[in-house]
Amino acid sequence: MIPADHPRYRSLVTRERLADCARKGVVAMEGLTAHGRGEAFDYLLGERTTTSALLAEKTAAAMLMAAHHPVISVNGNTAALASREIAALQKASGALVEVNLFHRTEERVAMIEKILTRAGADVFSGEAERLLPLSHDRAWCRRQGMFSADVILVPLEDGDRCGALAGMGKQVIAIDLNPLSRTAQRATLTIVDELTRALPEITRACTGLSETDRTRLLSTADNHYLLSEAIREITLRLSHALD
Ligand code: PTJ
Repeated sequence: MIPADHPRYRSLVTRERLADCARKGVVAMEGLTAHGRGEAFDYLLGERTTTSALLAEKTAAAMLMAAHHPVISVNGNTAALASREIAALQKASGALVEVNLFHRTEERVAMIEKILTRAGADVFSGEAERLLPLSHDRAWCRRQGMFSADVILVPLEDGDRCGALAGMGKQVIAIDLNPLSRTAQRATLTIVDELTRALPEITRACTGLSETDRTRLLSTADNHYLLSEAIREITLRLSHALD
């Protein structure tokens, strides 16, 4: 049992949840190492939503609200950590929720869809086809879902699909704590923040922003600026680490 007064309580509970979901097969074993990498970057960022991340979250909301066919892509880690937050964002944005996996099995897809449905999401399921130009199994998606989307939110992504989706002319919003990752570099917009902090901020902004705010955010969106701000925050924190 993890004592509630442990200084790393939240982090330990999250790890326990992920390990439990990995044992059940919801989270891929590789998802545990992906989480560890995320934790390391979150540590460097001070485990908080930075000013530039909040700007990215508001911009993401503006992009989702302006989209004709927005889709939220969900993998194992996202379902384990944030299925309720995904359901809330779907309600606020009207986006379609679709499962897309790197370590894909029909069994995992079904388990993740069930978790999302239980959390209140309306999951777009049914016949998947190999539609994306990728040699691995993230190529599998639904023709009326991800394949037809104009804006896609991809939490915890691998860079290949992000690049493929952008190459298909789609706007890709990534949530990734690593500002140096291929995903972060290839996305239209990268939110360098922890998933469970980022999703509620996007949801809040979907309902809270005025039309004027959204237009301004869309016209000033600049991923290079957002990434360089994230790197600046990390550098600043490191340079004052022993003060
Ligand atoms: O469920 P599957 O089969 O689709 O597999 C999912 C994983 C996560 C295993 C797969 O997408 C993968 O291998 O991802 P990568 O390439 O390791 O990328 C994951 C990225 O997410 C890394 O750059 C991490 O820094 C980042 N990350 C990890 N946990 C979080 C995170 N970013 C935000 N919030 C987190 N909680």
